[in-house]
Amino acid sequence: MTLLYKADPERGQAWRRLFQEQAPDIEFRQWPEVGNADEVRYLACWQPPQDLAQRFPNLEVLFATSAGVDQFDLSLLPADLPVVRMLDPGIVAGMVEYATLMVLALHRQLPLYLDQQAAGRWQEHALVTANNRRVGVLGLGQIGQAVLERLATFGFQLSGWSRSPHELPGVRCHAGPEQLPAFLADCEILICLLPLTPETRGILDAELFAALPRGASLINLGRGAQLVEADLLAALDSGQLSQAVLDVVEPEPPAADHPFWQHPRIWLTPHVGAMTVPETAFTVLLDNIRHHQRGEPMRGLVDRQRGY
Ligand code: NDP
Ligand code: OXD
Repeated sequence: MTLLYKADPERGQAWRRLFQEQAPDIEFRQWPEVGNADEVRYLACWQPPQDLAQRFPNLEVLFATSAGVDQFDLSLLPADLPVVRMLDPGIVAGMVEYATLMVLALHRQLPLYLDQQAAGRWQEHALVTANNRRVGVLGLGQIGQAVLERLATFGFQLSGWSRSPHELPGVRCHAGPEQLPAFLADCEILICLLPLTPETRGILDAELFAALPRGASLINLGRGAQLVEADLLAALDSGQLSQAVLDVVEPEPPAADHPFWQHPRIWLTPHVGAMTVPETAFTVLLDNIRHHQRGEPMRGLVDRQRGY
């Protein structure tokens, strides 16, 4: 039984060690040392190789090393090839940290105070308490729910939006396009944690920004292609939005002359909201391989119709 790993090479060394120690029956190979491609049954990757079906004719499962699977063109993959995304507790923990860091920074007006420091100005502004701050999360999946759970500990007013209805303690839940405007009207800080699908591509646009309270802030932790960049710049210029925190852009990295690099109201980070943690992800991956070997359902199986 052979697994081919094709993702971050440095973390690949940790994956190799974990397989050797805990699953010696599975031969671990690391891209580009493919060996006999006919022997590859499992592929764990961030970006899949071209001509995957021809190259690995005996592939049984495609495992994403990421939570999102938008980097795969699902239409090009064999229809019966299971695609499984990564439900790594390490990814969730990283995303919770990042979202909490940025929500607190925006809630406590850090961009304004950093500007004031740069201008040599000592000026205090009224403090808004957390129970008077409205924070909303687009996407109530494993990450969105974990983020809301942590934010609840600060006492924020919380709301969330998803495709199908959810009930979460202490969170005003909304579902579907028809409930989006009501959800947005309540978001002074909006966090995007949606997967990229045809429905969510370009969802962060002028219409969405106009539905937020004036001066709201955006944190995009989903995917860059969910954002209409020109609409964001216009919303920041007009004051409809006061700040954007972008961990993802399309493409990554943005061009050297891209306006986001120097924009005074944009904080940009290089897709570091979370990274797959080999130690925690390995347990999840191995568990799924064992389930597959026993013919049992795997966790994180992607629904090809929904695209996530
Ligand atoms: P999940 O699949 O667990 O959750 C996705 C959520 O989005 C679900 O609540 C789903 O609704 C909702 N959703 C999907 N499509 C729509 C739609 N058209 N309208 C409304 N709601 C929709 O995903 P995760 O929480 O694991 O991850 C979310 C995304 O975060 C990933 O796909 C990835 O893009 C991004 N990510 C970014 C990272 C980074 O470092 N910046 C790291 C990890 C992930 P429902 O519940 O009804 O199905
Ligand atoms: C992910 C990511 O989806 O790193 O896991 O963005």
